[in-house]
Amino acid sequence: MLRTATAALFASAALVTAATACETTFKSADTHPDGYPTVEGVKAMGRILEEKTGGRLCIEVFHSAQLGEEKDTIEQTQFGVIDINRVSMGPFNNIIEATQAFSLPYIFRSLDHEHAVLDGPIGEEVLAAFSDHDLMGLAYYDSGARSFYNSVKPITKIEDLQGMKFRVIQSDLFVDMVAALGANATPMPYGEVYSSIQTGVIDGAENNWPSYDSSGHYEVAKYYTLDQHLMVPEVVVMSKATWDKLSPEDQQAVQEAARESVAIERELWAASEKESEEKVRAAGVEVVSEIDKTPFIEAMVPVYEKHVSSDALKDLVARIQATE
Ligand code: GTR
Repeated sequence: MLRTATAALFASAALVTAATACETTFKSADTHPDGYPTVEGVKAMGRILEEKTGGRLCIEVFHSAQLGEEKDTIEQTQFGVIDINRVSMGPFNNIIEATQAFSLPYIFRSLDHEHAVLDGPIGEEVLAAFSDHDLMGLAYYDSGARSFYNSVKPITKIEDLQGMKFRVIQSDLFVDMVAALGANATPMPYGEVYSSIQTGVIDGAENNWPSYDSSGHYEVAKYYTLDQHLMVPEVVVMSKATWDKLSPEDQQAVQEAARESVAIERELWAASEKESEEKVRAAGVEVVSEIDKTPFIEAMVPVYEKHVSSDALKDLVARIQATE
């Protein structure tokens, strides 16, 4: 017992030493709770960064939306109040046009297709687009596929969505996507969704298995339909203000640490998807997994027509579709 206590004491002393060795600790935001794959991904990035810089540069992850909802944390990252942010691509849609390409419904045919695009030149190009908006795009994380869930009834076909009210991320593209399916979209911050479903302000929302689980939304919206309309990647960004203060060597270390953390997040993601699916099914969620996606895909034609309007976006989308 004593030995354990002494070991613990030494361990904590070591932690303090390690912590005080950090010359700079970057503040990083995430809306998800501790343990969620994206939170653990950025923590891994921090460990890699410490290693690369002899403990000079560290990252502290403020999980569970401690620094605010995504839209606000993006602004704070642009201002340099927050150094690093792990966010969905969705909330960037209204400010960075290129991010819309990865936020289009059914743009990715599979996870392999998504990885081929993100890990190749198109992925680089979209990350580079952040630098015109006071941000540096560092890396993409996995986020699976988003599907609709609600508190009213099982959705087995597109007609069932008629007139229903769904929360979406604050992006005009997602508002139009829901409208094209015959439903009504209410853009609102993630943190307000649980109570809005509970009080009937909305009928439901849409998200991947781990978010549906960790947010507790499955407790108030037990019908989940695997229509998988979106595969929106997560992105890790750094404030340009923070980036510009770093030496070229440290910039490289940050960039490499972000890239090297991707494989860790992807592995955690795959495990978490399975775990969350099993957990919510066991909790009594009614899952509709046999659903014809064709009418959903066809309904997206006007959404593409409206949002893929500039030549640059048309070209980007064509190249994504042509990627094997
Ligand atoms: C999750 C995503 C979050 C947040 C959330 C939402 O899948 O990881 O960053 O965007 O969705 O719907 O607001």
